[in-house]
Amino acid sequence: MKGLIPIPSGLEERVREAADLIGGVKRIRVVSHYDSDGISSAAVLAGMLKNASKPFQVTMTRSLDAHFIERLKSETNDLVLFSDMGSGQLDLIGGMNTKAVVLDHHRVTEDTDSIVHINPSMWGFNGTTDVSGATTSFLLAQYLDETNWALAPCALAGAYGDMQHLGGYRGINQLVMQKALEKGQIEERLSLSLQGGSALEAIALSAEPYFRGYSGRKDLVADLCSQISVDPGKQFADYTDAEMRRLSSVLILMLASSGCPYEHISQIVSVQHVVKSSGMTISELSSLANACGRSERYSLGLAMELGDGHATIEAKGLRSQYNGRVLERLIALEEGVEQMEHIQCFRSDDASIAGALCGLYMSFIGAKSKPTVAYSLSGDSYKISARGTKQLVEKGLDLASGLSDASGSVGGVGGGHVIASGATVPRDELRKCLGLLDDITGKQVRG
Ligand SMILES: [Mn+2]
Repeated sequence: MKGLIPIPSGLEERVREAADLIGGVKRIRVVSHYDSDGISSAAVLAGMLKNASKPFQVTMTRSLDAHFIERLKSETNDLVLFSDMGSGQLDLIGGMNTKAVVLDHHRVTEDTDSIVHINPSMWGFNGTTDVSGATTSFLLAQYLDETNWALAPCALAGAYGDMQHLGGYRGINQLVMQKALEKGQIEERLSLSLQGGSALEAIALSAEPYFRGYSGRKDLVADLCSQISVDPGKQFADYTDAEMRRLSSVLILMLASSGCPYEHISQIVSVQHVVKSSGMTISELSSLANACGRSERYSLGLAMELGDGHATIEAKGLRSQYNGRVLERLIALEEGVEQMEHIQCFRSDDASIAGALCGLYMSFIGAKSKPTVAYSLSGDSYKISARGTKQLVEKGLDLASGLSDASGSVGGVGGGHVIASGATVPRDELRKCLGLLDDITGKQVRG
């Protein structure tokens, strides 16, 4: 067939099997992961099933465990489509004795014949960089019906949500982008990579990047714009090249002077992919899906990705509420945080944003030489979040083992990744745990 994304024949064989299954059933259940890629995957599948006039129901979940599978078993589904998850649970899914398709890009430990298992990483594509849950789902959608190409922006928003755009799209993601550009569905534009349609919105509401001294302060941003003769309220698309140059120079200087790493600064002006039908960028679609996922408003995220105007406005509201909470705390953190010898820490009353605050503080506000730790009181215990930098990890930092040992010594539990970890400790043991973490971190980074 002409016009299909070229993929290895073994992979295409499985996509065809999945397409045949869909053709032969009535009631279809879609189960997807709850993050930006998962919501985008579900949007691709929902759009595809809508076009095929198949009744369906979508559920997002954090994990696919035996309990969840039991629930699915008790329903009467003709077919279950799992997206952005499932490759690690093939046994459980096979045990449902229902027709099922898994569309995933996570690590594969085994394969199966009992269901249709589609994971491009089994055909040499890198699941971390070349293909996401949403682009895997899109392989099926474009195979089923060419009009499903309208869903390509959702597929790419999923890849973006899994950070696969960094350094340029690759693999299957790149094949989807290339063709969407050729078809004129997506246009490339060199622009500021900030959310919001005007300089005022973009700078004053920006938490990532955070512009020290300006983010969260509309009046100061308006003053700054007038100093460089840029109308703060004008939409980005309407700025002249000269205005854009003045604006981006000032923003780059601001980030550089707060010691922001080059990788963040270099992202400020970059190629944006604009979806022609909506005028939204892929980055914006992904960030709104993320806002919906964070608030557990999954169907809102679906509707937004499928182009519902009201849903888009509501999703923007969710994002600005969240940004508002984060910005308020970041402005307070500009005053400084408690400095210990090898770590820096602060109290955060809102545990749900503590980890994000640590990361943003270290990237855009405070010292980068020590990991940042936030603690939130929750009942009888403190929740602790810690974040490091790549440079610190290169020097030996391992927050997973550090926080696991420090919290374990005081009767708590902790763990995670070398660069980002968390723990819970009894309320009275917080200071002792922080002291231990300070010592361990010192040894790791020196050693
Ligand atoms: Mn994913």
